Amino acid sequence: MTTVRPTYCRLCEVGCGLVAEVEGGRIVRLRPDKDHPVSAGFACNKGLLSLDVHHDPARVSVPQRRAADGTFVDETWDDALDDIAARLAAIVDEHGPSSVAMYLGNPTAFNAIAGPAAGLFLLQIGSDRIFTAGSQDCGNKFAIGELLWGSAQTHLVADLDRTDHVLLLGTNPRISKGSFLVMPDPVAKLAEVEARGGTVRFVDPRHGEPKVGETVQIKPDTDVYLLAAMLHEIDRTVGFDPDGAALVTDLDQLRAFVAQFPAERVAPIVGIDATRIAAMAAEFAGAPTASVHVSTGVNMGRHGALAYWLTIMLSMLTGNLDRPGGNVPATRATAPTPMSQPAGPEGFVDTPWGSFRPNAGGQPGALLGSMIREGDPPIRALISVAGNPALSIGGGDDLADALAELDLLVTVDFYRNATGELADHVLPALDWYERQDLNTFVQGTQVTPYVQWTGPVVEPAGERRSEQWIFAALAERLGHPPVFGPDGDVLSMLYDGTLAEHGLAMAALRQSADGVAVLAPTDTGGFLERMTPDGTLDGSPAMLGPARERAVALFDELAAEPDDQLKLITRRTSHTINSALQNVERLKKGAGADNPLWLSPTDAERLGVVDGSRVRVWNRFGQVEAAARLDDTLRPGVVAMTHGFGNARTHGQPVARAHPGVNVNALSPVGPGTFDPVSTMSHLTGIPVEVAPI
Ligand SMILES: Nc1nc2c(c(=O)[nH]1)N[C@H]1C(S)=C(S)[C@@H](COP(=O)(O)OP(=O)(O)OC[C@H]3O[C@@H](n4cnc5c(=O)[nH]c(N)nc54)[C@H](O)[C@@H]3O)O[C@H]1N2
Ligand SMILES: Nc1nc2c(c(=O)[nH]1)N[C@H]1C(S)=C(S)[C@@H](COP(=O)(O)OP(=O)(O)OC[C@H]3O[C@@H](n4cnc5c(=O)[nH]c(N)nc54)[C@H](O)[C@@H]3O)O[C@H]1N2
Ligand code: SF4
Ligand SMILES: [Mo]
Repeated sequence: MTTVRPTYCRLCEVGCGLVAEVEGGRIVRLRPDKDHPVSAGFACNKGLLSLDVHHDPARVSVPQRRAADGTFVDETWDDALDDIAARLAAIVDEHGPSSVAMYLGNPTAFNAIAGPAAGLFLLQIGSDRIFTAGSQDCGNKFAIGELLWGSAQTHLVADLDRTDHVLLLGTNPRISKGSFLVMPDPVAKLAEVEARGGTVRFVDPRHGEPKVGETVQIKPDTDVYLLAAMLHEIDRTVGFDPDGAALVTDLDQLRAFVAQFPAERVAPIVGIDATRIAAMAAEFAGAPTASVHVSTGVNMGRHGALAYWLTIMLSMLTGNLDRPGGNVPATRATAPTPMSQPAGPEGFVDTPWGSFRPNAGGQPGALLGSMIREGDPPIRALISVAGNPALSIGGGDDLADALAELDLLVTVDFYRNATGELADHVLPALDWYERQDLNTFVQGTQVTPYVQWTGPVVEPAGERRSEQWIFAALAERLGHPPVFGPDGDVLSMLYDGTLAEHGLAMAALRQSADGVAVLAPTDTGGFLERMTPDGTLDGSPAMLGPARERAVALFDELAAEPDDQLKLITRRTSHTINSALQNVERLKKGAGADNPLWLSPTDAERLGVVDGSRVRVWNRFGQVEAAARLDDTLRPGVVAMTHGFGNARTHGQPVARAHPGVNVNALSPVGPGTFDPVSTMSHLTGIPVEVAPI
């Protein structure tokens, strides 16, 4: 007999509704949920292939420890937890609590209990050395959310259902389905804007993939100058919206800052004609309503925080903030995380690697290796939950060596991934269909807001355990009081309070047929009064001082670069979600088998590289070798690779190991001075590289 269970995909922020068909306790099929009130039958190839991960025989189902000869052997939970607890206690005794660090990977955003359970455990130990994928992906947004609205999770989203013009910088929604602007089938949603007579403008060094809108091809890592120039152009020509301008204190300082970057001056740096920049400014200011969205292509540059903040100023000073068709608050069913650190100069910490401001994303990933090797105290133990820092953070083999040198490395994962391969213990986690969940991370960023709970669809395989159980068991062994306990109702404890404001409760969601509750939209107007002490925004926040200085300094550095300097960017593909699907055989066919270096035909000709030939790519941080692929959607001067590969030594993932690709993060800047001090964001796009045929 087949039972049918509603659930949802947890591979990306969309969270598409899925239906699992279960026979004899085994999922036999996943299909898009046509009855889902929001995703309405939308799902992508990867979501449906998550079933292959669920059934993958290479998954870890019992704890594993590294044996003396470097191979991994199965162990009991008691042996694993006893050894980890004893070693943690010894490390804390010798080096203090801060010598224990935690890394929370991207999938903790789609696992409502793992992050709180792991984070609380670290607090119980007394360490603040938390790292997350945030410093590799959206730490800039966390920082600005805290600066402006008091929470890393508060953002105003482009009102796509009503806007006349949307400016999208650094996002490829056709492939990635977006981030911090959540909707199923974003291409269809953007096509609706055009169908209504609106305009959709992408800013991206690549063009073509969206199949909707028009792309202005920018030089990577320069968006901050484009945005400054647009603001200056608006100020100089049509003028700022008087109502918006009246609510910006220190407006003259903002004016003076952007005036340093007039269109003519920035044109050669951003690679866009001054007349085109002026036209983009006029288009945004002149549209009846206009909205703006920035994503990882901008976040991962060196000015992600300042650029994101400038888009909020652009919205404010054109009268588009918090009004229909502009950037608007989206209803959320769970409370946003509280401020992690003061938003003034006092929020910065002085370290041997310079001053920076940690945020909800924690410590800068770009300093992980430095903190292991030369921290005071040094990091001696790292617990990585749902992450793969060996591949997702810069450093390449050097970071892998530093991880391997730790006194204790533990991974909690579905697989023994590239990081697990370096670990002392690998602990098996429950997957999406073996656990309950709530779509907490995307609250406040959905175009159509809703909250969804899913129960476990099947019993866990083997001895897989929830992160809640694992950290409760470790805490108990270390003598810490139970907070969540091994099976306390964390979701009710954390979220019932805010759910009640919407007339909802965990118990009711759990009893409903599909676990979904669509939320009433938030009215526009009044956001500034609600969210700021006096209803105004500061045109020159002290927290962004170091970012403004950096923008000025790096402009001169860019101006001094040789004309033919190649810049590396990331290219996500429909075969990957970071490193998480590398062991799925069906995604390794054809183009998904490895990660080539894509380059424009112009650059290929100049370098003497032909399609399919091998090339060496290097810079002062490292080097990789890859196959060259010609790509005429790239702006000349820009080369691209996909991250998440580099599995030549990942014995725990045999499919990945057969199609290893290379770790592009060998080329990513790491160490002091390489990351954004106001937001901890690593520099992962627009990286100078050299390329030569082999
Ligand atoms: N050069 C470059 N580097 C990048 C990027 C880039 O564009 N370019 N992108 C960055 C971005 S946006 C991100 S988000 C990071 C991602 O980097 P990370 O978050 O460090 O790693 P992932 O590759 O997402 O690996 C996630 C791991 O979690 C496991 N997993 C999945 N779900 C769960 C779960 O519920 N519980 C547990 N315990 N394990 C689980 C998977 O099996 C997988 O091994 O990479 C960043 N790195
Ligand atoms: N298939 C697939 N889907 C994914 C993921 C995946 O790995 N694969 N990862 C998921 C994760 S963790 C995240 S965070 C989201 C990310 O989702 P998005 O933020 O939409 O990321 P991308 O699709 O990589 O789009 C980034 C775009 O920025 C462009 N770009 C690069 N550098 C610059 C620059 O300096 N300026 C500008 N303006 N553009 C630039 C790139 O060419 C690219 O088109 O995707 C999620 N969805
Ligand atoms: S779009 Fe994202 S959430 Fe939807 S099925 Fe694909 S990977 Fe899953
Ligand atoms: Mo991400």
